[in-house]
Amino acid sequence: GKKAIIFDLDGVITDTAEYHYLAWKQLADDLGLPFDRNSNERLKGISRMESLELILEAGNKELGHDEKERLAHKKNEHYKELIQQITPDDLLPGIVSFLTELSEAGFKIGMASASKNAQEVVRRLEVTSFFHVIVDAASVKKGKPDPEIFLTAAQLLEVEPNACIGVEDAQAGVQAIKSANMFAIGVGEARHLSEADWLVTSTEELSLKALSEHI
Ligand code: B16
Ligand code: MG
Repeated sequence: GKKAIIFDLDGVITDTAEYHYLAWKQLADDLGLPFDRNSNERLKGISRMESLELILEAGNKELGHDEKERLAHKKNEHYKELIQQITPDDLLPGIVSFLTELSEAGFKIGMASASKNAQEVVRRLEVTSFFHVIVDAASVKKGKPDPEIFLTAAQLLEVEPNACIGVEDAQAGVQAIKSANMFAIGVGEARHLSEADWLVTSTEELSLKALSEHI
């Protein structure tokens, strides 16, 4: 049976996408580049530098390495300011009860997030104690859809990948889970997450009982 479950952060545990949006929007405005909530959708699950490159590309702007580093840093400083507002009220619906059920049932619980700010966000949400391990972009070489981040979490949890479940809202994330040979729960729409083994439209639908009917 399944022994471990590994959660994505943004879009699964909480919705940090809005804060990423506000921080990127200010940067894009400063640079005179087009950016809206629709463009922000493409940045979900994508690393900070890849996100910046997509924004520059959409505005036909080419910059050198150092300038890109400076802008990515600037965006992150603004993002760090914004996430100071995060409280446990920002947990997505049903998440605390699902984490509680999983931990009572003896599941090992991990996190695999592309965000280098994952630890800080989890701390502000006051759910750190649920997680046996938090793997973020800083400790892996390849981003999602590469399976590395999920495989690293499984290794640290000391559970074989085929006994692990991954939970993701991004297409690249579900691909990473499937390439890692894990059971994939997708949170979102079928048109993006068709590869998921179990698809829910909201985190509210997540429960141990519902899970047991799918695994
Ligand atoms: P940072 P996840 C991802 O988080 C976000 O979805 C993505 O929009 C963001 O660019 C990425 O983290 C990097 O975040 O700039 O804080 O390192 O969904 O993998 O939890
Ligand atoms: Mg996500």
